[in-house]
Order: sequence, then structure tokens, then C-alpha cells
Amino acid sequence: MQAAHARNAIPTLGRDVDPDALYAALADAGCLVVTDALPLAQCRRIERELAGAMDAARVVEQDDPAQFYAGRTRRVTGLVSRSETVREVILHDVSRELAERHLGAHCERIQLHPTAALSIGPGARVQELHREEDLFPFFPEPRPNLILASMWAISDFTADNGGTLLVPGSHTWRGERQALPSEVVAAQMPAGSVLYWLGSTLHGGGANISNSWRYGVILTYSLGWLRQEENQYLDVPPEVLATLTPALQALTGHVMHGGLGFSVADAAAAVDAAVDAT
Ligand SMILES: O=C(O)CCC(=O)C(=O)O
Repeated sequence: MQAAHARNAIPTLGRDVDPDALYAALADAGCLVVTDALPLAQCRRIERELAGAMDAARVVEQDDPAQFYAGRTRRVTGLVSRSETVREVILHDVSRELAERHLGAHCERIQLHPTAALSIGPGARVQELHREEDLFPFFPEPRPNLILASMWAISDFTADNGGTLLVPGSHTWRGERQALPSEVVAAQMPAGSVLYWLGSTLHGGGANISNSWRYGVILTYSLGWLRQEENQYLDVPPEVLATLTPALQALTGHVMHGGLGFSVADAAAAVDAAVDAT
């Protein structure tokens, strides 16, 4: 009875909890909320830094149910180049601790996968449940650990305003098993919290039946030798790359992974040297 209850809930822990205990909860349920991870002042700074891009984002008013992305949503990618505060959040201690535990044994270094600000507006429908690792169908199931996703709550997330839907426990499912409605749980968390889920966990954006926009920032990490979902080589051009710390330069993937990724470009060579020196 207790196990069934645990499977139907997203574990929620504070950021002062020991990283091993955080990862144990994440690995067990396939998802985890960590509260009080980001001061509200930083949430507001992210909003300000991305306001121009979010205002300019195209909002599809006429929803097409066949589309992966629901209408009445705003999506802005390329966040490393757009927001200094997002750069800090990418390097957040808790994310790095969890990503190292989930991915570190299978690569020389982890990397950033996609970055996006996702805002779900009033009237938006639910998104189809999916797994981040669906982009890598070439691995037989069960797939190795490939991806860790995080969703930072910039506004409060509720069951009514499009809080991300998760299927706790679905990271252990095989084949075509579909989630029953009773197995789907909305992440409800105050602004400043962060939701983590594994690449094998079913999830999707929730429907927004409220009057306000839900605002989240998704930052995903993957094994350092996988093709990144977002093309960071183009989205972080050399002039931006030169302004990043070595740790962030390494995360964007502009550093060789073993023998992979050599280049004649001065910028890439300088980054390799800077990272080697740390
Ligand atoms: O917006 C969300 O809560 C989830 C978004 C998502 O999973 C996606 O866009 O692939």
C-alpha cells in the first residue's frame, strides 16, 4: 500500500538534504522536486533578462492537437546566450550533484542538452506524455542513463496552471505501457523550486485552466558524447563562448570529449586549454 502511494507521488525535499538522499529519491520515483533552490530575486532577474525574447515569441492561438507543442504557449531557446542568470542556474550545485550521480559514470564529462523558457498560457491544452530519451531510439531498452532534465519554477506551478505532468515510476516501465490517468501527477511547487526527472520518465506540459501564465525554465543535461538536442555550437557563438567561465564552456560542449570534437577554430582550442588548466 505504501509503495503504491510512493509511486503515485513526486517526492519533495529541501535543498539542504544530502545529495545522496536526493539522488536516491530521484532514482526511485524517476522524478523529484527540490524546494527553495533559487532565491525569488533570481527568478525575477530571469524574467527580466528574457522579457524581450518572451514578448517576441510567437503564440499560436489556434491550437493544433496533432502538434507536439500546444498552442497558447511561449517557448524561447538558446538561453546561454540570452540570460546571465540562467548561466548561473545551469551550474547550480544540486543540478551538478544529481547529474554527476546519474550520468558521471558513463562519460568523461556531462554536457548541456536543451535550454528553454516555457510559458503555458490560459486555455493551453495538455501536452502528449513523452520521454526525453525518445530521441535516442537506437539504444535497446532498458536504455543506459542518458539524460537528466530540470524544470525551474519561475512562477508558482499548480495543477491548474499547467504544472508539469509526471508519471512517477514510469522510468522502470518497458515497451509500450501507457500511463493510466490515475498514474499522472502534476508538479505543484512554489517559484524558486526545481523539478528533476530522468530521461526515461514519462512527462509533459499540463493544461492551463487558470487565468495566469505558468513560467518555467527547462535545463537538461546529457552524457558528454551524445548529440545535443539543442545545437549549442550555433546557439553559443564564439563571441559569447569567450565570456563564459571554463565550467560553463565545458558544459556547452565546446570542449573535446576524449578524442571527439577536435577543431581548427581558435575559440575551441582556447576553451580546451582553459578547461585543462582548471
Ligand atoms: O512545459 C512543461 O512542463 C514540459 C515541457 C516538455 O516536456 C516539453 O516541451 O518537451
